Amino acid sequence: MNEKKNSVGHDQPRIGEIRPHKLVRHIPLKPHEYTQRITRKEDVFILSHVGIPRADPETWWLEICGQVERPQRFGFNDLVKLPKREVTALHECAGFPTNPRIATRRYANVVWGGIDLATLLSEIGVRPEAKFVWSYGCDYGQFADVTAEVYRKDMPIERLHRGDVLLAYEINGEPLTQELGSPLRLIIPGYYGTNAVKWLYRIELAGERPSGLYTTTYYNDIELNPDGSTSAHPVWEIAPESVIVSPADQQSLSLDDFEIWGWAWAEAGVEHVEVSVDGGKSWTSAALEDGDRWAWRRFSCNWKPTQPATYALMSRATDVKGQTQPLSDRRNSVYQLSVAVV
Ligand SMILES: Nc1nc2c(c(=O)[nH]1)N[C@H]1C(S)=C(S)[C@@H](COP(=O)(O)O)O[C@H]1N2
Ligand SMILES: [Mo]
Repeated sequence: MNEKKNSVGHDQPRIGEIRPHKLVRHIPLKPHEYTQRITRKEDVFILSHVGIPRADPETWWLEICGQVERPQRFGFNDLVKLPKREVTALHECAGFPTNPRIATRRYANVVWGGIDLATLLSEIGVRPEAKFVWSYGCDYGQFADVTAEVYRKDMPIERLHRGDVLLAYEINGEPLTQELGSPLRLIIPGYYGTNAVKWLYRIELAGERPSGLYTTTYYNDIELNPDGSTSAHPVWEIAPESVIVSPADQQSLSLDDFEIWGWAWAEAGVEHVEVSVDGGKSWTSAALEDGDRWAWRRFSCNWKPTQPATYALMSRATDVKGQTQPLSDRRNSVYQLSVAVV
């Protein structure tokens, strides 16, 4: 095998070649195809900035270091002997890093299986200086004209206390594939997919954010404040979002009763969902089913079209903090479709 190694200044597990060694973007499902509550493993979108490392679980390891009492290295085979935990969570790509205002609608809702990171870290001992959890994936290479030696992300340590952060090695009860990050990836339920570091080999606790291509150059939204100053918001928590699954865009309907339905989610939890059949002029409250804490929830709304015409359908979710999906120009903007009633 053509073995490659980069030069990050600390040890990394040996990886085989990165194949392909370029951006990978595979989006199998359209909105009307999200008919299943749990997305099949083969239907999960695949995104990788620089390629797919071919890593071997037999030689893989994970290092936990930085602001911890007892830094440690675990072989993959030791890790999988620890208690396993399963969490159903919405998985969503935040979209184009170079243009964060486009809604790209890449979703999945899956069951991740792995080790609870907070439990493992409490055994290792977290020092009071630790404020951020840095995570490293072994893929390296050029993205948007910049070369990065590792895929490095971070999250605030408070997120750990809210639970369910996993070192995952399973999806829907099956081993991860290489594309999905085998042997090990980080899963932070409620956070955008960009934070779910694949081919994870290092967790480092630190007092500050790391600067880099994937933390401060991209995936760091700059917002204008009312006083004219700007502030940066790392792309962490998933903003409220919803998608209509049925009807499909461009579907023809008759003048009969019809159930409009879809999925809604938000990191903070969905408060309510509304549906519009007149392009956003008026909104009706949808029925919302219960669901797991981090998973998407089904909404539905009965509709009886009154006359043959073309209708613009939309849904919008509001989270428990009162944030609502914007109509345009955001990664979570409202999805609109058009149906012909004949
Ligand atoms: N190591 C590594 N992890 C990564 C990425 C990457 O390029 N390298 N891409 C991230 C992005 S932007 C997304 S949306 C998710 C996609 O996960 P999936 O391909 O398993 O659906 O992985 C994240 N984890
Ligand atoms: Mo992404």
